Amino acid sequence: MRIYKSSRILTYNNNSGYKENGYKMTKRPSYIVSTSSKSFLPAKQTFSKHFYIFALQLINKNRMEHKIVFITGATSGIGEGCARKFASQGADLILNGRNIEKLNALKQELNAQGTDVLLLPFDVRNRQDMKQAIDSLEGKWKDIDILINNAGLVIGVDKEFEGSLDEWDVVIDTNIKGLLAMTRLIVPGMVKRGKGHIINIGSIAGDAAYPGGSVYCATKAAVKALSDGLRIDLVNTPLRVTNIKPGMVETNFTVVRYRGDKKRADNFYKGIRPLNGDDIAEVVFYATSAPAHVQIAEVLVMPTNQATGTINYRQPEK
Ligand code: NDP
Ligand code: 8X3
Repeated sequence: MRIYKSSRILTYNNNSGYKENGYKMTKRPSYIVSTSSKSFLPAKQTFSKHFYIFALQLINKNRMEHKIVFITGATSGIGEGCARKFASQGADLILNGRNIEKLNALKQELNAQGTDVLLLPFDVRNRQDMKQAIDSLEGKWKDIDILINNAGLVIGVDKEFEGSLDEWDVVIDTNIKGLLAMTRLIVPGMVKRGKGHIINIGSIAGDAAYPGGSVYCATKAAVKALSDGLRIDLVNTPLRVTNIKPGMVETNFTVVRYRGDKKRADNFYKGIRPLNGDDIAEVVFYATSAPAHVQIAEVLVMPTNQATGTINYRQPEK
């Protein structure tokens, strides 16, 4: 991390400490009062606001430096946004998804920026492959600090008495059973190590059913119950559980919902500015970087012109 202060460039690294303009400093720079309290305090009143913001970013980065973050469904949308955000903050990443080409491309991109990335491609519906992949973890990769249960989807907008049971199997097996199996395999290690944070990507859809969404809504209601239940089961530990419930986020999600009909998916966002994967990644990062005694249990996050799962305002077409 680099901080620019007037013509001086301050860098900090866990091993070599502080350097100013490339030269090692024997003691902490005077304009930083405290790092041990996990907050920088300005030494002089003239301390610039920009420096203060940079300093806070440095603290957050240090908090995340070399933490192991496991993200399911990292090949697109919210998961991909989380991968980039946590990489930018110094974390090491285990990335999952089914699309190996996309995983490789993301790994290459993040490696080039200095992030250590391990790919674990498997289908979260396949419990055997999941177990084999997780059992294969070695060294530092075994000690997962943050699990982001993100992989999920919906197929179709059919009525509950008309849709395809086979498609609903895919949705239920991914959104509920995949998340549960990941939790079952990874959380015991976190409990043993006495640290960890589980982020479950739920949805506003879990708060109330809407037309043509009953099965998807049910899966996200299940994510809420599973998050609440896990938080209860971990109450006597330092582990934290957060259910993030986004509203409209423009990703490949809607293309999959409309069975590949890109035009229909684009129409879904006409007249409203939706969120994107990076917006949700910021919220995920915020929850994980809160101080250890702060547990953000649930976050409902939606575009400014959305009020509920079904009520939103769209600018009329000119
Ligand atoms: P995307 O379609 O862009 O991404 C979904 C990700 O899930 C992809 O990386 C996909 O990877 C992965 N995935 C799907 N099925 C599986 C599987 N069986 N095994 C492993 N990975 C799988 O959608 P989003 O980023 O929007 O969705 C991420 C999460 O956010 C989902 O849980 C969704 O329900 C939730 N959400 C989305 C909202 C939205 O409006 N977009 C709003 C609220 C919640 P691959 O195809 O490579 O396997
Ligand atoms: C996705 C949000 O409202 O489009 O989980 O179903 S919604």
